[in-house]
Amino acid sequence: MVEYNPNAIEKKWQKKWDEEKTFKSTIDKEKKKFYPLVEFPYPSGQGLHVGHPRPYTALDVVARKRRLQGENVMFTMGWDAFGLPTENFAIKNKIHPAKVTKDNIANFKKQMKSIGFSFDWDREINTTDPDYYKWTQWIFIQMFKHGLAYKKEMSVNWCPNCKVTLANEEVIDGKCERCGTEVVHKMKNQWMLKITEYADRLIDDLAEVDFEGRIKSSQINWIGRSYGANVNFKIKDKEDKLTVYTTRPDTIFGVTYMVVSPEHPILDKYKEEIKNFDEVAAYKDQAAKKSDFERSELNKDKTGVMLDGLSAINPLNNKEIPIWVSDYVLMTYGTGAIMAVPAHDTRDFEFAQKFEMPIIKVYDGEDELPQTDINKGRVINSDFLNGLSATEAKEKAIEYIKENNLGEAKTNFKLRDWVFSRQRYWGEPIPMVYCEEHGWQPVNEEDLPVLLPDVDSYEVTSTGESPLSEIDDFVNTTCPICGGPAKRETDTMPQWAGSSWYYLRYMDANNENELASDEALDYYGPVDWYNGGMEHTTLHLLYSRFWHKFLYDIGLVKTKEPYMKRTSHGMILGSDHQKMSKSRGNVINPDDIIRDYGADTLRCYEMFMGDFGSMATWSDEGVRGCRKYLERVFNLKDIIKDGDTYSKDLEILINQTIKKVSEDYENLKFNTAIAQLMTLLNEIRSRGEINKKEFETYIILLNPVAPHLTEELWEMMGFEGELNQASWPEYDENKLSFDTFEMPVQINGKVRATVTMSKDSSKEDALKLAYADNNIKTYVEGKEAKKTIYVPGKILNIVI
Ligand code: ANZ
Repeated sequence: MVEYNPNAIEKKWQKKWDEEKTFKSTIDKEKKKFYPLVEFPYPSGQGLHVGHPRPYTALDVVARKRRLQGENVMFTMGWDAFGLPTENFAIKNKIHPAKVTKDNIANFKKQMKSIGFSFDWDREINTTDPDYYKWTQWIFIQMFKHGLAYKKEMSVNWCPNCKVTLANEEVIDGKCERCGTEVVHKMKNQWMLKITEYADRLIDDLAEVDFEGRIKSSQINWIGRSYGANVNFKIKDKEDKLTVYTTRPDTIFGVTYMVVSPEHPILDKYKEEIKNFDEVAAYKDQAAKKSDFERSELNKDKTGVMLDGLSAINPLNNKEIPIWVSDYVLMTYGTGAIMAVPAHDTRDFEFAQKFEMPIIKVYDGEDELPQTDINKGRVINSDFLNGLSATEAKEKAIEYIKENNLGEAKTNFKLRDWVFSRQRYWGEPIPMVYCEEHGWQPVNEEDLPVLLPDVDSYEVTSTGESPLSEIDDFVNTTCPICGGPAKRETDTMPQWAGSSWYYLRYMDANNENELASDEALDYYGPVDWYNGGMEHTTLHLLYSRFWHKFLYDIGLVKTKEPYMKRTSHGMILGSDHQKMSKSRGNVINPDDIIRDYGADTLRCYEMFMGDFGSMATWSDEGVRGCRKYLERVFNLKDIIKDGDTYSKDLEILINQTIKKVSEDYENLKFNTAIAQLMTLLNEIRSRGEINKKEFETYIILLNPVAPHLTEELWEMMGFEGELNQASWPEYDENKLSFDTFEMPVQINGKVRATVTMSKDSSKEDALKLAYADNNIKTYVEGKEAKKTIYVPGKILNIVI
């Protein structure tokens, strides 16, 4: 009896797959293509983590299954390799980031190969490769030419520790996503990308794709589209108006005061009139130190100052109301000013209570204040709006506001334009040049890529400028328009740039002349199925959909959306139910699992450990259980008998298993698929034998999960070729239930055959089976059935 020795088996097959390029995909228009995609990793110094193989194995299972079903599968891997950790490591250890990256990639690649993913390694990409980032720069230039990239002096999120500007998406709870330092505001001249121009489409086109519900809703919430109105309030005794944005124009009779943001220009404009301006100025200074997040938190103690000497008039009832300045109103949203309705808005309510401002209810109903449920009650205390529901009142209020020139309907978005500049070294140089005479100009496309030059120090300069700003050779250049002296942009792109279009490069990864050929883009695009982390839903997924839509608009790609389907996996927690981290000492290294149990066990365990979409806790016992299961599968070879059809007593269970495994793999229900295979194995073991046909089916079904073991068994049994060239088994619809019977089939009232089928088969299935019977065929061929009578569980009569 040969013992299961995964390490030897796995090395052997991995070598073979590599040498034979088993999983290479080329354009083949005769075949249906399938393009599954997993998020390419950032090759960190820590190497692969057990969290990586979970999503990779999942789509590898689907990829392998689809190949066996005859599809042309392109499954790929690459490296999202620009970024801060590498740069910080390089600074600390005085090694060039390119060298660090190269070493990390080599390690990641070795680890990935040891898990046996069916990637087409000829399509490997690396975002830091000049042949790659040339096209990242090219896309930026196209965006600039189409008015989507612009420079703006703006307040940015600045991490004093990483010395880098952060996009809103990179600020979590007011802190730097990477190092946790409190983020401050700083004025900087930045390149911006107009993602807001695509805000509507980024929401509306979600209707055309198959994304998990939680992914769609988090994108929708992030973009934050809201419908409301801009309403002008007159400032008393002035020509000026104070415009507010409100989503509740129906509550305008409930306004008891107004609030402007500390940065609102009205404050400086009426400096002279505001009698307590010193107090206001002190308040402004205080607010400047807080992050937007801190300022907009609910239940936070409200602060503010009432403007003495400036007031406003409610345009609907002409009542005079005070104006306050408070930091809970942000300058970056709407108009930076609000009308406060304390009876129906939580923050206004908290504020009004603290400062003893009047509260006017404009909806009936007994609810406690603030009464924020928009679907409850009818309007009161509101003149011509009285008696209406919220929806009706909103509509009517907007109509009134428009007719009387008091404002306009307005849609707002939470989404901001994307801050695209980083003052760091290890990123794609932004391919722009500044000429005194011609302003900002893109580098000529023939001159791409703008190579990242070597520097002596990768540290940000003391002024917060990129290290590139200190290399005169790099900075000084000529203007692409006039040839006169000009200066290069020294900021680099954020890490999100390279990953915004990488799925396109895979389609034609080695093309030296184009981003990818039309033929490749047409054949392989769009991505059929993209799986990735929930944490990338508001950043990477949104950014790449934005770039793709732009490339669609300029005619480069043919589909509006890059990814037809998006699913997400759950994180793997340490055995202490905590997030794995070095400091907690609960990190599992996949290399150790592979060494001790084998890659197939790692794969099988990660697919079996729980519901794929949810978090799962690592368990060594679970790993051993999977190893034991695979050993048992291996040992089946010792009880094999001849036979080329399924045995009577097994055929129902086998058909059920084929159906369940086929469906479960597609629905990411790997745990239940494997459980079904385990059930079948137990049944076989209790019978004490399995025939060749049954064994063949069994190992094909298990192949996507445990590809090395099953290939080895295939070879040991002397089946034809390699398993990866076999065909996925089909199940027999009529052999799924034990409840079968012999159904008589009559032609014109005479029984001409009997067929075995399930008692609850549909009429359609019953007819299909009957027509497949040779005897029946001779009667019905070339004739039209006038009538068919089917009594489930009894009889089928065909009248011709
Ligand atoms: C009056 C009102 C009454 C409001 C009511 C809400 C409820 P969303 O849905 O997020 O778009 N608002 C407007 N601009 C703001 C700013 N710059 N900073 C802080 N708050 C601001 O929220 C829109 C609502 O948030 C607006 O509608 C406004 O308050 C407030 F019962 O106007 B509302």
